[in-house]
Amino acid sequence: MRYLTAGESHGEALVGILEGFPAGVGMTAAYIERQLLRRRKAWGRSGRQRRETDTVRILGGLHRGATTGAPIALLIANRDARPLSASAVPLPGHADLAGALKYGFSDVSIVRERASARETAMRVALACFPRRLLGGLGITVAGRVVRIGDVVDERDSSGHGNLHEAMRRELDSAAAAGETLGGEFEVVARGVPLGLGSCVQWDRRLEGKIGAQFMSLNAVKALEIGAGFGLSGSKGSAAQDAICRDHSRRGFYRPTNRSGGIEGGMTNGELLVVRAGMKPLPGAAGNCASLDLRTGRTASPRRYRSDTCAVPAAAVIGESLLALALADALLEKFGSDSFQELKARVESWRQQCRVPLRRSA
Ligand code: EPS
Repeated sequence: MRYLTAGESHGEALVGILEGFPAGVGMTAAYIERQLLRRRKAWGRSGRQRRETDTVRILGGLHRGATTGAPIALLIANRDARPLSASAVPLPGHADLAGALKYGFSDVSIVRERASARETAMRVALACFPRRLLGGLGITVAGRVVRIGDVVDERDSSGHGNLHEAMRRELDSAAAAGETLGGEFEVVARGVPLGLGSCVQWDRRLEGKIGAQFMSLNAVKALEIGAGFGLSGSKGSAAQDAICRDHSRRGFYRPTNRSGGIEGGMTNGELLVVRAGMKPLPGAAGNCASLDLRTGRTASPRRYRSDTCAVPAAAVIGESLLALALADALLEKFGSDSFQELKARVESWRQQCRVPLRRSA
């Protein structure tokens, strides 16, 4: 399974294609729009989010409300479509400088328009198909905000709607001061079968595939799986998760989950726990020194971005990214053309994983 997106932030529309997705998964535009709304309405976003409606058109890959196995094509029109005024002053922290030099523009707005996190609306839309597929197999993904600036919330809650009151206050006071804030978000997948990914080749390891999704999200600078950086200071004797067996329903299980559900490049049947760190967005606090690309003289970049913080939105986007990575890994292992076939294979695999191996290889 693979996907592509296209379109600029203030261009006519975002478009997306999801390819290699099985037939027989039900979908409606209303379901996609509900997920888009969760991303758009997240705390800390700019006034742009009130101008957009994020209405989706499903242009291909669906017949009578279910996927057909053909590429899925989506379109989200931008309500705020308009030509942007040119600027030759790159904003530090953005794609502006490298993008302008790399692609040969003195107008950095051309670079910004595609580098914009507006693109994540399409990723969330496309990921609705994997979400539904995972849901049909009893797998859920839930994101939550763990930190906004200095405020940390370690409660085991899920869903960005439960944003801690202290976090809301932190966001509101940053907005009032014209500042931006970064933070951390966590996404947990439940019900993931053991054995997705592989240990046999570097590019088949699941951490790498999850990493590619999360590290390609705008402003993400750090990623942890399970206890992550916390493990780097532990003794080996305190860093592993014992292997146990429950003779009834559950089969093999781990009483702790420091590995975050992945060992040796593969899922181990425990909760999959991914945490990402996002830097403060550079645009609103645009008082960092820069240069005019045409004159080479010192210049101040124009205030450009208006989001105070995108971490609550990123918790929703993170769910989508994990859904994309997991659906891809499932389809790789079970190789299905139709959901019915996939489901039967996953169920039989789950049964198989509950009992000890009868014969050794
Ligand atoms: C973005 C800048 C802002 C954000 C935008 C991402 O847009 P504008 O330049 O119109 O103020 O609101 O995010 C979205 C539009 C969205 O839907 O997420 C950027 O530069 O990344």
